[in-house]
Amino acid sequence: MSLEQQLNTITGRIYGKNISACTHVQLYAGILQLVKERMAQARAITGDKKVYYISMEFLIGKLLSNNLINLGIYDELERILAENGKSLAEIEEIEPEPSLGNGGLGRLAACFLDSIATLGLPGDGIGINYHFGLFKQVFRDHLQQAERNEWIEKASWLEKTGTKFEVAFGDKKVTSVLYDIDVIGYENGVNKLHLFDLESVDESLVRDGITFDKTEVEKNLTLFLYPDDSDEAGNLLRIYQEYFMVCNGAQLIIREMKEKHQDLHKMNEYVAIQINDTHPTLVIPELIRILTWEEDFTMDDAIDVVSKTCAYTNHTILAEALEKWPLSYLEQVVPQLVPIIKELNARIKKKYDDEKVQIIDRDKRVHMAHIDIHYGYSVNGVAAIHTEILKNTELNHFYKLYPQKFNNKTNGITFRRWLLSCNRELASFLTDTIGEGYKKNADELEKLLEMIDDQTVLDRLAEIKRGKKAELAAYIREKEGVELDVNSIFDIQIKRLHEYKRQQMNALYIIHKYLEIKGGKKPSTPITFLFGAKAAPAYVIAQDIIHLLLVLSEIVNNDPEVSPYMKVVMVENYNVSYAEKLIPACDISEQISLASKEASGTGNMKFMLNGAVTLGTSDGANVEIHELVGDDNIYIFGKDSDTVIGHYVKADYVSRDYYENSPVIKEAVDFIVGEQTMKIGHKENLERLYKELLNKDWFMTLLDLEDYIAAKERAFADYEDQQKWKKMMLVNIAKAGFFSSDRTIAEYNRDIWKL
Ligand code: 26V
Repeated sequence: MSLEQQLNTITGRIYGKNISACTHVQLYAGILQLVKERMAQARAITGDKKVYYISMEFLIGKLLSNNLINLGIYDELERILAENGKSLAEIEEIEPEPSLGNGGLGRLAACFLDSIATLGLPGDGIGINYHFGLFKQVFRDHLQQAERNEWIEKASWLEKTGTKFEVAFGDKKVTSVLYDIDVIGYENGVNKLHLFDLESVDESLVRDGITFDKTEVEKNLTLFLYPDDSDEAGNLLRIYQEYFMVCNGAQLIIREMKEKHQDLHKMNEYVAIQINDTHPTLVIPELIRILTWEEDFTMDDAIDVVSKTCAYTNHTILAEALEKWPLSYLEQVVPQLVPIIKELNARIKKKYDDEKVQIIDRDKRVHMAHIDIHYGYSVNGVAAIHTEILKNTELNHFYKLYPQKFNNKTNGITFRRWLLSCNRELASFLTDTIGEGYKKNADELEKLLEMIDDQTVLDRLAEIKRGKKAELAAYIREKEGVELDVNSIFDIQIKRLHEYKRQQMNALYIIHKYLEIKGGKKPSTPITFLFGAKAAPAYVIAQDIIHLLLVLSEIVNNDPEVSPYMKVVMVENYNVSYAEKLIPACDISEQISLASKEASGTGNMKFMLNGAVTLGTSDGANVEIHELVGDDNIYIFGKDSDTVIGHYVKADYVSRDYYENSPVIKEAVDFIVGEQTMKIGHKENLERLYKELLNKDWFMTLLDLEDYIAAKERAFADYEDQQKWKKMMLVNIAKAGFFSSDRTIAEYNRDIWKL
């Protein structure tokens, strides 16, 4: 059946209409059905050994466009719809975005699933089907408010499977139900994302916004994704969620092995389990529990085979983000695992004296990462510098014990979503210029370098960028009610809000620029500063930074003396779909974390691939971007990670010194609590942020501020030389191939999974 016939048959069946008579909403439902049918017919990827990627987050984004591309039917469908007077782009807007992740960690998991299937490797995701996922962000009175995000509709990508498992906690038993989402590789077969839900879940538990009774676990376990923070009741619920996920995951893995008649004693020959950050760590004691209680394994045999099956990825060195659960919490939620954790701890204690490598510390807290490192066979960081810091500093005690376990896997992004789908114009220009090969072999992007002196190529790149800026401007006009100047420089910082990412440093620059313009120093090219960020609701200073940004945007955009030269926009409810519109339109990519703190970053790679130039510190994958593009095609500033780590060791950073010694810094910081901001904003928020910067500034904003201002001025000045800028764009695109997640996954497979 032709594609058109198939769609007409489906819309005829559901609505009794053909394509041309359907609304866009009806066509969305019809195409969803069509894609599901096509994916059901596609080859299931199989093999002798399979990887399970277990993660509390899968930030998959909308799926329609990607699935059409990977099925190879996007262009044809777009044409058929156009012939019937319909727009595929508008239909894509109808799809709700699943919000099953916070940020980079969850988005990485989604990119990985795409690449695993694209490489034809057998590999499934295991996670949780949160009904409201991460909160929806709205701005009221220059403050972030959190609302529930209802993303699950009757017709969706979720397929109910009929699989149910029992999950026993210390004080209750629940039943899970399994939903699957098909993951189709680019011109390849299908794997699955398995999302477990609670049979007894009760959405009516949620009162206004996102508040709900945290104690009624039987009803609330799968309602919300944790926004990187929590109170005590929240912590317990988080452990319930973690165990729910791994208990289901372990049952699924063992059931699949048994269906294939695989010997559990040789689990590591058939299965690799990748533990995404410490959140799924309990899978280790849970598997040991099942094997010893239900499968007649000795403790030695169970520990041995599980340790050869599980591998751990570390995604952060922030101490506050490394999970350490009080043993008493585990005794309450998962008492059945406590004897096993104690046994794992006892074996370590017997072998190693060093307090730093114990699983249970003297305060009776269980260090989840320590379980992973001792009882897994691989430990990897997510960018070269991050892995070096783990080896030399944060995890040095473990590195000395197990040097062979440590390895680096620099993150990557799927080019299907972050180029072919979000920037079709650039993708088709690349195809015309260097051929189709780059879609399967991203290194072929380097062919573009041969065209660095080809004026038509350079002009076309600039023209595409301008087109994407115009599209974004139209979208922002509609969504945010702000008029952007397409001729201005688009300077963009989009990522979760955290002090270490230093959105506050960008805000101080904006103040600096505003005051310069007020003083008569006008930039030759206007600048548009764009932000997108959600902040964990309990993270007070992060809320204050959002407040400052919203107050600044009001001051700047409404000042007739200034607004022709600069605009500030913080977009509401930044998510994957918004990123897909912002990234192709960016000129300058802000990657300004305090060196040593951003494990990798992946937005930096997406921007580069779409022809933006990075303004960043020597942190995370910025370091590797720098090495690839060279000094002339990136703006690097700020103190390096050794210097920063030195300041922490010596505890000698005093932000007030920087404030007092620099009139430029002082003027910008004082503005936060000046007359203009106080008139619009809230005294409490602004004063708290001001004091934080002066008295603490744990992430050393003022340390790098002057250097940041200088680097940013250099970038803006270079933009005036458009010929030079176009060449920088070209080099960045050409060198982005390394950051394809296909490369990353090929390395995971080569070094860790060995499928
Ligand atoms: C968790 C928490 C929890 C407690 C409060 C502070 C805090 C801050 C951050 C986190 C998240 C840690 C894990 C994470 O999302 N890491 C990100 O992983 C990305 C994919 O590897 C990587 O690109 C980002 O640099 C890294 O921050």
